[in-house]
Amino acid sequence: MSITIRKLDSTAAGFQQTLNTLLAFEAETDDAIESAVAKILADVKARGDAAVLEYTNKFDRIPNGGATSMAALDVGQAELDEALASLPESQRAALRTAAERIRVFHERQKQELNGFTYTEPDGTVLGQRVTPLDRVGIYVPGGKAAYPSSVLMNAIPAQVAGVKEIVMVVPTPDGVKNRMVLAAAAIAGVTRVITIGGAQAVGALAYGTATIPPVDKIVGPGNAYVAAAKRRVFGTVGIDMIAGPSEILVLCDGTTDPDWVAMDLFSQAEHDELAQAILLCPDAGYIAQVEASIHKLLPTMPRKDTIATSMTDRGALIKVRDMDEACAIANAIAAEHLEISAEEPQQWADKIRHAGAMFLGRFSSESLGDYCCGPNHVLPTSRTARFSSPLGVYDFQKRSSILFVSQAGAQTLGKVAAELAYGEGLQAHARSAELRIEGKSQES
Ligand code: HSO
Ligand code: ZN
Repeated sequence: MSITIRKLDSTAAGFQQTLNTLLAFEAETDDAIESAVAKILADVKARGDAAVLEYTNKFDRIPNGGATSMAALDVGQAELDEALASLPESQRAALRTAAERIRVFHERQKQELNGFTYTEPDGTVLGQRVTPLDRVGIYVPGGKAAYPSSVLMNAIPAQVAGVKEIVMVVPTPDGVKNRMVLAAAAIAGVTRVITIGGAQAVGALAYGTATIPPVDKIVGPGNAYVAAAKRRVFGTVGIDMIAGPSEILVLCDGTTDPDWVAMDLFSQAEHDELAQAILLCPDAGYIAQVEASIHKLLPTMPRKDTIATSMTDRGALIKVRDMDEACAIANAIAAEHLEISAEEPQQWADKIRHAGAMFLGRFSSESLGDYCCGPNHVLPTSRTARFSSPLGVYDFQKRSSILFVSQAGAQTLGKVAAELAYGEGLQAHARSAELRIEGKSQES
């Protein structure tokens, strides 16, 4: 498998246009997928478990004639514990270490998310209360992207937020269960695991069935059908985001071992043919070294075909004027993952405003963040880091405003409210405020 690496120079004519074209990613919206998903959702809503069972048996090719009841699709606690016990000790320990570190990070995040109240001189108290969602659904893909690490990254922040019920759905093509995914569910404290997937699982979680309670929010990545289903049920339930393919942007001053940088680019390219791996560097000689490393290392990679496709189609090695320009371009790209592989990374990090996660210094490989540093690996993709954030405890909480108006407060605020209400032509609003004003309650 050969690889053709696009090399760009920020001083070349048309660079901006080329970059824009490279970055453009339109999530596929396919009419056939949309109408299939609409039909499945309507069917699940109307027929509940019977529909979920039929679609699951058909799409996941459940063996031995298929499951005959929803109960057969549930994975009990004993099976989760068995999956955990059956792992090699090193794998179990690694999962536990990762889970513990993810928990510590998200506990810290929770401390930052407390509510508040303040009291005004007349005794009026105003504030904000933060409460967890009651029940959430976690979608775990079953195919080539069945990642136990993502189970930890989705379930642990929910648990830290205080969500009581975490319902995980995971399709099992041909009835085959991924034991590391089940083990991760056991470690993360998932409440219930159901082996269903696709739009039918999203529908079941959103609308509820006789055996599956409706959830308040659905999180987790999925294929085009799952993404379309999540979009459609949004409003009935909350959703996290519609994640696009993985991206890595490495900003390097030319002092890191080029093999390290090449492998970091591969680490996201290996996820998906549509993944994007880009290097920004002011040193043309260094870029040539990274290119040589890419050619040298690619044949050693089991997923070389995926890497070659994604790097050829969507990757680039870009020579920039200097690190300042690299930072400016990084802000325009707003990558999911930004590595600042440089001698003194902090000075460049200070200039970055848009990135899902920043990895500072040459020892901070993105892969460490994917698994076990602690921060979440569910991150905004496709330039959405301009306006959105990593998955976190706050995604599993909501805020309620608290308003306690004292009798004295009702006198002053009542006049303000009534004035505005009359201005809006809303008599009942005005009178409701005025009834509480002494001396005003008899007037009409
Ligand atoms: N880098 C992926 C997450 C992941 N990596 C899971 C390995 N396993 C998110 O962009
Ligand atoms: Zn990854």
